[in-house]
Parts: sequence; structure tokens; C-alpha cells
Amino acid sequence: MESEEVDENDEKLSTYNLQLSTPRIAIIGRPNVGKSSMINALMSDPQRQTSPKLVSDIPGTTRDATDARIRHADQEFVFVDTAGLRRKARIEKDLEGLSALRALQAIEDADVCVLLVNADEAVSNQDKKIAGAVIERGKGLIILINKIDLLKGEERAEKMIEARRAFHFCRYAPMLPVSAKTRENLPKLFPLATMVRRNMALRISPREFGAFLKDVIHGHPMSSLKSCKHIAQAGDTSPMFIMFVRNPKNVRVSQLRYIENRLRERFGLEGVPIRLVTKGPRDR
Ligand SMILES: Nc1nc2c(ncn2[C@@H]2O[C@H](COP(=O)(O)OP(=O)(O)O)[C@@H](O)[C@H]2O)c(=O)[nH]1
Ligand SMILES: [Mg+2]
Repeated sequence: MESEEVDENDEKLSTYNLQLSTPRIAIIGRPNVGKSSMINALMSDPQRQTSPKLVSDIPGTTRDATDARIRHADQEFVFVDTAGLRRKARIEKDLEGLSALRALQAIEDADVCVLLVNADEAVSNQDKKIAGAVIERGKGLIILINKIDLLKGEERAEKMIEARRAFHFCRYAPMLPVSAKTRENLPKLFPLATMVRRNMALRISPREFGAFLKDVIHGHPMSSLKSCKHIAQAGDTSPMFIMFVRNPKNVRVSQLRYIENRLRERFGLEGVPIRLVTKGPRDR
């Protein structure tokens, strides 16, 4: 936690701690949601002809995470295809267990995770668990409702409402209806992934965070947070904010949620899981 040493007045401005490396984007989801088809569809026509075939005609045959380098608007992206994440009970063979582990590793190694779900069926618990695995690891998240070509007219809008409701615990994740088959909306994924990666890299300076906190708790009954005189943003990749207060036990979850929502409004953290932690004077 190197940033803990930063003095409140040292760093005045917030910055983007962006790496120059090529963005790594993991494509994740249950078997047969269209992960491999998606990567194939994201490739340009000439690239597709020279790339190894990702999509087999036999369903569920993607075994391991595979990298695909794809250029879009002069920017290179690495898309990582993963084997489907099944429920544990269904993992019978070692090979499948191993590829699930590799998929989790792909989430770990990614800058941004793109979760695919099927448009033609309700969001399942397994879909939610996979989103949970991304959030736990503090990674950027985008949700794609794939196979939207199977739905017509009003069904589409209804599907988006259902999916939003199912993923209520990560409302901050951009959600897009797409089709790997017709390529509908697919080009939008590139700027979306770039935006989420950039948001992930935002480092809010202690001074700016302090001013923000003072501003948003003004006039609210949050005496326990008023004692916060020092804030640190920890972690190199996942945005975690530590607020040092007099008595952490007095800070309620609802108050932290309020702060999180205001943070999102102020700093535009679409796609970014935020962790807000309180610590007492002795933890400093
Ligand atoms: N209608 C439709 N079918 C799709 C779409 N994307 C994938 N599929 C089909 O879904 C099946 C599973 O696709 P695949 O890419 O192998 O899924 P994966 O297991 O997640 O990699 C295949 O039969 C694909 O042709 C889509 O956007 N629309
Ligand atoms: Mg596959």
C-alpha cells in the first residue's frame, strides 16, 4: 500500500495511471454463449483467414484460454478466449476443471473482462457468479447480451430490462446487446473497452478525494465520516479507497454506498468495481 505514505497535500491532481501495454480483454461466460464466435467476429476479414480456427463445429470444445491480437482504429487489443465456466458439479473430467482454472487466471490477468450471456434465455445464477468472480478480483466489467439477433422488436427491450435487473449488483457495468452472428453493435465494444480500461486507471489524489468527501457529506447525518482526515487509494489495478476515520465501526454500509454512488457521479467510473474501506487511527 505505497500510496498510504502520500501526504494529503502532496498530490494535488488526479491522474490516469495508464500503462502503455496493449489492453488485455478476457472474453468469459458459460459454455456456448458465443465467446469464440465473438472473437472471430471481432477480427477483420483478412485476419480471420490467417488466424487459427477458434470455433469448432462441436459445441463446448474450446479447451483453453487463447490469445487473439486484433487491431481496431489503429489500436491493438489482445482478446483472450476462455473455456466456458461451468458449475462445479458439472466438472467431471480433470481437463474441464483445469480449463475453468485457466479461465479464472485469464480474468486475473485481464485489464477488462467482457461477460457474455445468452439473449435467448434468462440470466442464470452461473452468469451472476461469473460476474461475481470478476468483481472479487477487482477487474473492469462489460456485459454483452449476445445472440440478440434471435430476439425481435419489443423482446429486445424486455431482455435488456431483465438483464439489468438480474445484474443489479453491478449496475455500473456497461451493458450492450450484440450479435456475433450478424456483428450488430460489435464495433462498439472497442471504444467501450478502452473507456473502462481508462476508468480503471484513474488515481484520485488524496486532496481531491478529501474535497469531494467534504462536499458530499455536507448537510448529511454522517458524523462518523466527518472524522475522516486522510484518504488513500490503494492497489495498482483495482480501485480501492481507504478512509481513515476515528471509529470505523460507526460507519454504516448505507453510508459507504452513498459515497460510492457520489464517487461514480463525480469521477465517471463506468465499468469499475469500487471498494471503499474504513480504517481506524491505529491502522494508519
Ligand atoms: N444466433 C446466434 N448464434 C450464435 C451467436 N454467437 C454464437 N452463436 C452460436 O452459439 C453456439 C456456441 O458458440 P461458441 O462461439 O462455440 O460458444 P462458446 O462456447 O462460448 O465459445 C454456436 O453454435 C454458434 O454458432 C449469435 O450472436 N447469434
Ligand atoms: Mg469457445
